[in-house]
Amino acid sequence: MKTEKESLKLTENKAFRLITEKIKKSKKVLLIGHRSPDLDCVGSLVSFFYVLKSREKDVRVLSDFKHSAWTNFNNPEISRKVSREFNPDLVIMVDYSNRDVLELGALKFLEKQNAFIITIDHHKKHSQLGDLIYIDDSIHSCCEILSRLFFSMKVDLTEKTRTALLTGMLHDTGIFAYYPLTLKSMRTIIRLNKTGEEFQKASLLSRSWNRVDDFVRFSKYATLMKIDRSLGFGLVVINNLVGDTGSLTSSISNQSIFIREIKSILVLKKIKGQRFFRASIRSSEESGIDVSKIAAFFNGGGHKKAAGFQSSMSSVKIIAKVKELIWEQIKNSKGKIQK
Ligand SMILES: [Mn+2]
Repeated sequence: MKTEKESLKLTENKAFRLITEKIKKSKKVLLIGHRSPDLDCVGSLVSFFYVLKSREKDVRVLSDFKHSAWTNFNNPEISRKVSREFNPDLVIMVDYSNRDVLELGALKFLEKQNAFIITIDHHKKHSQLGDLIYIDDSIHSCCEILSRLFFSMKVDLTEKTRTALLTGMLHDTGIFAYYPLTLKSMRTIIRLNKTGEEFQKASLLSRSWNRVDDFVRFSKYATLMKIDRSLGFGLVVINNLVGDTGSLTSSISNQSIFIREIKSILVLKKIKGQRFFRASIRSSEESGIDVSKIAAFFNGGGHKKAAGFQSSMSSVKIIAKVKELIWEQIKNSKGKIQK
């Protein structure tokens, strides 16, 4: 693996030009996302796969494809196993923010490779790595950045690719319930929604449950939800979970934001046999609470209204700390209004 270079200050034009050049020169490309991929990550990998295929690259995706987000996009071509003998000359990594959450085995695989590494991300600078790191955290999904990249590459996107990109855009923005729909995003949507069916399909996918089990598990654990009304703070603690597919914490926390009483929500999950909690944290539009700052305390990452972290602290300690940090933010924002 090569040393990390600071390339964060690239303009979109410059970054897209460099990325396009690297793609042009490459023959074998490996695509990598984050563990427990969501629809933005899967949409990014799937669309990149098809784009690179159309340019006649030998392209593979590093994943075990077990996560339910793959259900709607998986095809045998994409889910081909990456053998140790596959020596890519280009590795493209997307949507992960923290290198520790990269797809299992990614770092080990990269250590042995001499490939040029590109990271494309819409998460704030955390520990992304690569020879070329392009981050635009003003854009609310990786799929939107990739759409713009593919437009600039003048790729003739297929309906499948356009639907995958739209699905990621709609997923990460809660169909623009979490974030404002800017003119820039709207223009991207219009270009992707060529037949009119892509948006409908993507909107349906981003609201769908892939498996009955996912929905049953969601319903079961959502009953654990409690609320601290003084803070508008929702809380779900899941202990010793068996048979997890990874999306439980985010599906509960994403849905909770549509409960008007809840201004912020923390979902903690400990998988049976593991010693740490995985946490998902969200805040509502009007709360003004920046949950990425709370996640950062635990060395996690994310966005203003959606973030996550891991911690080996006890649930009692995590909850107390999160509440304290929320309270501080509320206090500070009230102070500002009074001034
Ligand atoms: Mn994303």
